[in-house]
Amino acid sequence: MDKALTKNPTVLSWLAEKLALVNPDNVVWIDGSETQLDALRAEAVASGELAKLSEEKLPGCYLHRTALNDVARVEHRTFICTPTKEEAGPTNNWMAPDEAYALLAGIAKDSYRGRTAYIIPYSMGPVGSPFSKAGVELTDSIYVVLNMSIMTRVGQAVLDTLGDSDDWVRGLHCRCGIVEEDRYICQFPQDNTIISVNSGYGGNVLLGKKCFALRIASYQGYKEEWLAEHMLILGVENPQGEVKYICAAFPSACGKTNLAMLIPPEAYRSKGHKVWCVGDDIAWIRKGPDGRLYAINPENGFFGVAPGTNAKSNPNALESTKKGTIFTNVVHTLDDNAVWWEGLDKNPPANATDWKGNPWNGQTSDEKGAHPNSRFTAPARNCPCISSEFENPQGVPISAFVFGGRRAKLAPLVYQAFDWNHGVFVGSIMASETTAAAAGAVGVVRRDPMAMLPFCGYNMADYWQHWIDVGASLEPEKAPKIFNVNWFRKDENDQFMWPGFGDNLRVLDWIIARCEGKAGADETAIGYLPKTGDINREGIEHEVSLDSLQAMLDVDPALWRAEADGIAEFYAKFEGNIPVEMRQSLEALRVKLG
Ligand code: GTP
Ligand code: SPV
Ligand code: MN
Repeated sequence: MDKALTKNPTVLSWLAEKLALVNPDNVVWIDGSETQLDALRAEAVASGELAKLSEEKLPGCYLHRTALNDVARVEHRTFICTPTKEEAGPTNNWMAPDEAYALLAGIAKDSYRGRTAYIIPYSMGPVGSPFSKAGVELTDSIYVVLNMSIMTRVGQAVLDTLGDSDDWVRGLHCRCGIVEEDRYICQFPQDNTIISVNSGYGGNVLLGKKCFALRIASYQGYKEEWLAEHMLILGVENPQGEVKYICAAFPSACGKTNLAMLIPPEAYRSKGHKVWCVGDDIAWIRKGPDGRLYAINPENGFFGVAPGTNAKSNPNALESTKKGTIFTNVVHTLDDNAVWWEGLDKNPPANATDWKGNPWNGQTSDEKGAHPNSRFTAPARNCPCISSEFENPQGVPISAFVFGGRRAKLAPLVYQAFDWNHGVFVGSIMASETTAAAAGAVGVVRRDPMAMLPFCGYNMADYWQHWIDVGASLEPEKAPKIFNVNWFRKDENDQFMWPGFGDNLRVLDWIIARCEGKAGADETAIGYLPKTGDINREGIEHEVSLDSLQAMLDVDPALWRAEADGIAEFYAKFEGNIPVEMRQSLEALRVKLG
């Protein structure tokens, strides 16, 4: 065993216990140095776990393929292990902690035999920020070490800052045999503990991400009066140089990375409007000394969806992947030793290997070359529009919260909640078509409150009450305004009605103007909606007619009455625990719809 990088007694005793269980041949502490990471990259290339890509085209980049049965988060095998089922609530899978620990110990026992254990000390958030929290992940995967080194701040400084504190999250990851039937992703919020077995895929095994920064952290936030949310954070700069920050929650693969890195349309760019990315997936939010809410991005990189990322849709994301990036389950192009995915360009490679490792050429194969949930792991500092506030330990002040999902029908392009409590209701009634980011059927509409359905580490009803309480603690004029957007409304020909991507700035423009009290709106049953003339269509590339915009802003009372029934049915699962403010909002909606 390496010399320990810390004297923290709780870290050392937890590690001793877990190492005795998993029984590795070697133990390596990850110190965060480039020398060590380089040696691990070389080792992973030698073993075939990674392929080194063209140093000329993609310097410092690697390709990884997961097992065929291990390509997305597994929500049906994800458990919140609280003493009572009630604490996990009706939307989470629950297992009693004793039962879960026993089951997982049985699976983990001796599973590192013949392998090396890597101890990764990491920080979610800039080291030393009052928002930040430490974790230690024990893993037997070099892929996990290298991804965590991009996605989080790793190494000695984390342990030095932690000192002897017990406030750190324990994470045990065991690859085992990647057996689907024995795959478990278990969170123990009361114990600050995560155990993940039988997977090697991102969200299941990069334990700092969804497991810690959302499931465990949402519970910590509940106890410590802050919020951990599945939200991007972006700054919108106007020609006067003023920057307004927005947090937006969309379900997985519904556009957070794209919105976070948006490039303004020419009509805006030429006037000096800019967009800055603070984060693309997770926000930790606290009240600041001035009484406003501030957010940090706890991550240090982007674990982004590859398919659909191209020089037009998201040039900033594409540029971020040009160096120091790990690609997972994309196409390997053999002529130039680089990568490709559906939607990168219209020229699939003639000579390539698909995500499964089979020979592939885009001309003859009906099968996709890249998995729909293939990903890139890219350092945040690579992003051309990374915010100057990215490392700010105090975070950025939030002007607006935006919720949104994929809804072919019903939800209008944008609307504003009447007030904070109504905004919590608007977040709670989010629904979205499922995507490839999680195993299971794609395209089925399901309720996904605040985009947190798979990520809330405690009872969702308590989570909503926590949101209500956070609002009550703010002076109304300092509380962020709350909005809902839908980029995915479709016409009768099944085509998206809104051009999306860069043009989404036109909607953010209205949102910011509303925050500043500068834009008009119509009051409707569901909230404040822009008049068609309030959305700036100047220079819009794919012409959006006034009729079409009107259709996207339409609120159909019959559809919304049916939606209200669906909401009531969803709320009924919570057996009377829904905050009274939300029940009142639902009642008011029904009355207004008539
Ligand atoms: P996670 O990393 O899973 O949390 O996903 P995400 O929310 O960051 O989603 P991302 O930005 O990667 O987008 C996922 C998919 O949605 C991609 O295929 C995009 O091309 C598509 N998409 C993003 N923004 C828009 C938009 O404004 N309009 C349309 N039609 N599609 C979009
Ligand atoms: C998501 O699914 O929301 C992601 C990717 O951001 S994962 O890390 O797999 O959760
Ligand atoms: Mn996500």
